[in-house]
Amino acid sequence: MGELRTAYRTCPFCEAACGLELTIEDGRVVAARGDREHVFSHGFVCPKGATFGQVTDDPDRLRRPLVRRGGEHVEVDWDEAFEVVAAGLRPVIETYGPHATAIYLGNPNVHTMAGGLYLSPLVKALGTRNVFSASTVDQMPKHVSCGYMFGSPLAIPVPDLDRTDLLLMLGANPWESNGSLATAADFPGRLKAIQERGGRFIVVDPRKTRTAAHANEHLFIRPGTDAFLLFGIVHTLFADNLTNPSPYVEGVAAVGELAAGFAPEVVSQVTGVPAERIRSLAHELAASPRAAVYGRIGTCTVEFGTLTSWLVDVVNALTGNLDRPGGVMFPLAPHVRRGSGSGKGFRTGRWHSRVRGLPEVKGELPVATLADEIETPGNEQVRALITVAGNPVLSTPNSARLDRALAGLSFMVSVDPYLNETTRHADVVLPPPDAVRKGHYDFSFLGLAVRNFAAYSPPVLPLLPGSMDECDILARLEAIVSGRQLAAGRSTADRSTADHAEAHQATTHGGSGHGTTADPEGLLDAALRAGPYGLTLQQLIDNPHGIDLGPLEPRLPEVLRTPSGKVELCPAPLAADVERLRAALNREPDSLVLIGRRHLRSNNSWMHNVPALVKGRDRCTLQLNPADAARLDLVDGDDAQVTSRVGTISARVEVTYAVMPGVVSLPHGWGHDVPGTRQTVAAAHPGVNSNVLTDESVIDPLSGNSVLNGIPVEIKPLARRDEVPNAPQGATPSQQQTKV
Ligand SMILES: Nc1nc2c(c(=O)[nH]1)N[C@H]1C(S)=C(S)[C@@H](COP(=O)(O)OP(=O)(O)OC[C@H]3O[C@@H](n4cnc5c(=O)[nH]c(N)nc54)[C@H](O)[C@@H]3O)O[C@H]1N2
Ligand SMILES: Nc1nc2c(c(=O)[nH]1)N[C@H]1C(S)=C(S)[C@@H](COP(=O)(O)OP(=O)(O)OC[C@H]3O[C@@H](n4cnc5c(=O)[nH]c(N)nc54)[C@H](O)[C@@H]3O)O[C@H]1N2
Ligand code: SF4
Ligand SMILES: [Mo]
Repeated sequence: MGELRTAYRTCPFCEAACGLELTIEDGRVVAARGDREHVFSHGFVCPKGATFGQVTDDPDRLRRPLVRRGGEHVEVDWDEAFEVVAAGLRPVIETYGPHATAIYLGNPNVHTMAGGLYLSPLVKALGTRNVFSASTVDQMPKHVSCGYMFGSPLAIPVPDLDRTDLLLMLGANPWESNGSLATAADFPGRLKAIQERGGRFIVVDPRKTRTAAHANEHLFIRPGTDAFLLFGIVHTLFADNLTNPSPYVEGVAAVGELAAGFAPEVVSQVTGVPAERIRSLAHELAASPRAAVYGRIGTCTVEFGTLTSWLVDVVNALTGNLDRPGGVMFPLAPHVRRGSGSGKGFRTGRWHSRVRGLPEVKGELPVATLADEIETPGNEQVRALITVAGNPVLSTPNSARLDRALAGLSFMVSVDPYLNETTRHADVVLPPPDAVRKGHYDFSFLGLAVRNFAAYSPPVLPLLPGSMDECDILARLEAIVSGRQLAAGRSTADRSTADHAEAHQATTHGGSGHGTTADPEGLLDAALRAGPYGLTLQQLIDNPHGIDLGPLEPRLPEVLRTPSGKVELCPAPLAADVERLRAALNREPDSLVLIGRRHLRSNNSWMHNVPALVKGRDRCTLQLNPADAARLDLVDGDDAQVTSRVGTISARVEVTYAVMPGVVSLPHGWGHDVPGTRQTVAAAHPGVNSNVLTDESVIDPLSGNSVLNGIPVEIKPLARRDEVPNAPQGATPSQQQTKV
């Protein structure tokens, strides 16, 4: 038995940024629990955080680089791997230019320091217009609406959960997701606290989720129609003289004019929400001194994503709740400098995609067009792809097409710890170390936290021999695409941990000649010192449970980057898009539409290889309302075939009143039964890939975001349980397989 030691670090799996208390024995994490002394999470932990040790110790995790030889991925050393990368990438760049390359950046990049600091230099060095990320299957509409309203796509107000008395939540299910674009460890606890202090929260969702079940009220809404509902509220605020915007807001009257056609009686038809309730909601939001509207995935990944995201904040601004305690407020992260209150503003379309002519947004193109760029011949056809921490084969629309497209690339390199549905196409896979061997600072989420705080976690364990720090991996890739001589990238394998931070500060990342001359901790320290609280990295190291920086404070007008120095309530591009919304008012609704869902023990596509997180009942079911089930002659446990414009899958039916009639739900991130991967646990619990059904041709035009909710589908019965040959009574073979 080795000696036990305790270490503290931030959980890197989701946006809640909980503090973990780890027990270390013999160089392994043997237990993970909530850090009770953590200033932000106060001991909260979810089942994913509790499996931290299993995630880091996963035997399927890659620990050495892989190179594909004769259809097989074989282990090689780092120098050889980078030689193969150079031999694959350089000729493409030299022959066809930078636009023949593309890069896809996945979600975990916002949870690593390497992602926060070393991707921009890599993307810049690559010099391609073909930059893609998970943002365009997620929150891009919010960046765009905030970009136009506040002048910066990063100025995103969050609901002041700890002080609000009335929270209207649309398309978010924090009981499962733990929250997003609102970093709030123990989000459920904070919601319950609203009720305990006499307040309310109301959930708008086509599905009665766990969050909806705990809410004071749940309103079903037809998928994709929240913009109508919110416009109905805005209409009422004007019609009944309830507007109360702050002096920093301009464009109020213009919004009133736009809302004219969206009276509650009109939008009620489309949304399914009673007109009277829409009207009374407007009155309640206006009357409450501390009310907030908050929208997430269900308001972004829809055809009017940017309009919906905008209208959320229009209601907040009109009711006087923007930048007010208990309303929505702008967090102030420790590494971000205060602004001057005005700026150049925000625009999109600085370049366009080659095939579909889609505008650039925030330096990237919609991932919905990645397959077009790979498949469509031409001089600047994408021939080489870099992926970092992404699994687009499961996470992006019409993924079967993307899967085929990736197979046709002349070169692909992935920075990823797993050989999975995406990286199996890579010629080279470069695995980063697991989280316990990395320093951690939340560059993204400290700027989205519902209370200001700071936390840094040094690496808990040293790098394993023969592994390479993720910052170094990205720095070496950057050197290769820049065409610089391959420096013998600092091998980080021999670094000791205790003084890792200091060692880091003393070294130059990736060796001399690399674009980035500072190490991550050095860069962080400099940013903290220049930040609004004048902190140092050492102070963060000395406070392993975090440093509380107090409740959110009003930041208008300092946070603004608009040329006017005002909140632009009615930006022209958004006003113009209202025409598209108006046109949809009279559209015949689809009879059956698909939406997604999340489960507490999943994390997009990549944590299904942890036994504790996949045990139990099959969760990848097609939820169907009893009325639809009867109409389609389906009963619980049947297999059904689901077909959309782009694809067909079959899934196990779960009949439930949780989804409203006309709506079916399937989670995303499943479909692990493809050859050539190395995730044994996931492969034994494969589920089906819902993104085989989502349509890459339909996007929210202002943000380029994919439409992943509200997909028209047709469903027909495949096999009844008792018709499956040799099926044991009461269970189908696949149900048995996943039972414990
Ligand atoms: N239908 C539907 N589709 C969706 C969604 C939906 O609601 N419905 N949600 C969308 C959303 S919100 C998102 S964010 C995307 C996610 O889309 P992606 O980011 O493409 O997918 P993930 O499943 O998060 O895959 C993360 C990858 O990163 C790897 N990884 C994990 N940790 C690290 C690390 O420390 N370093 C590196 N380099 N790699 C690491 C994993 O092995 C995995 O390959 O999916 C989107 N897709
Ligand atoms: N356990 C777990 N936690 C996660 C993740 C995970 O995969 N698993 N992923 C993380 C990531 S990357 C993100 S971005 C966040 C997302 O965080 P959330 O946005 O809270 O995620 P979801 O649970 O997908 O909740 C979206 C809700 O929108 C509803 N919905 C769908 N369409 C519509 C619509 O048109 N209108 C309305 N009003 N509602 C609609 C769905 O029924 C669903 O309940 O979660 C993060 N946390
Ligand atoms: S809620 Fe998120 S941050 Fe907290 S323990 Fe769970 S996965 Fe980790
Ligand atoms: Mo996400």
